[in-house]
Amino acid sequence: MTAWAETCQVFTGSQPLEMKNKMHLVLFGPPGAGKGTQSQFLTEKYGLKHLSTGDLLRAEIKAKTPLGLQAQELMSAGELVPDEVVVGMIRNLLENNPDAKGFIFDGFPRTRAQAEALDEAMKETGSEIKLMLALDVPEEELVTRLLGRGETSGRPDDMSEEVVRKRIREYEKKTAPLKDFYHAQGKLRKIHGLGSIVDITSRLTDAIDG
Ligand code: B4P
Repeated sequence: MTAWAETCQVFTGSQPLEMKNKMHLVLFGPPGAGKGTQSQFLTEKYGLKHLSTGDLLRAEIKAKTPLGLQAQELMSAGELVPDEVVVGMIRNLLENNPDAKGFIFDGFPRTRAQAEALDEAMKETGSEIKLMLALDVPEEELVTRLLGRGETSGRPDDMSEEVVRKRIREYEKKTAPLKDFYHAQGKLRKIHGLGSIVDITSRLTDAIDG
């Protein structure tokens, strides 16, 4: 049993009681689809803990840790950070938040290996992902949004159209296939991602409550 499972060790039969009825959501979509934006509203409405691997990596970069220095180069080039790095970060956070009502995973998983690691971590505590909410936004809108954010955010990966399009290609190649992974489990919900932020929040909450 892992340390995380041990921290949740209040058993009824073989099921850890604490984790059984939690709500875990994956907020999914290409770069610029609105994952970070919508996570803010959903965490508040449902009292969930927000886990953004992008935010975690940017915090490492800011703190100039060895992990941050490695991640910085890859992120600035529009590439994904190695699976073992992000899986390790997520596992630490799950272990350190055994009392959370549930998690919103924002920007994670991004590869098949990450999705399998997440399922494994969930299983260890008798829990599971409830839904994958996949925001669908056309490429030209993504580019406009990200370059727009780049004007004020100071994020190097939002400042060059070439890097933005590289991130979208990485998403199509390595991340988009995860929709099939969750569809096979009956958990995929596609959400139209164009429109006002408020409208998109209500499409998401309809899907969650339904
Ligand atoms: P992330 O931090 O996850 O960044 P993102 O995909 O660009 O952001 P997000 O999708 O949350 O932004 P949002 O649409 O809300 O990743 C950055 C990098 O970190 C990756 O490229 C990768 O290198 C690395 N990384 C992160 N996780 C990883 C993992 N699991 N594995 C490997 N590498 C990983 O916002 C975009 C803009 O759109 C904002 O300006 C917002 O205001 C605007 N917007 C949002 N909704 C809108 C709407 N409805 N209409 C108009 N504009 C809207």
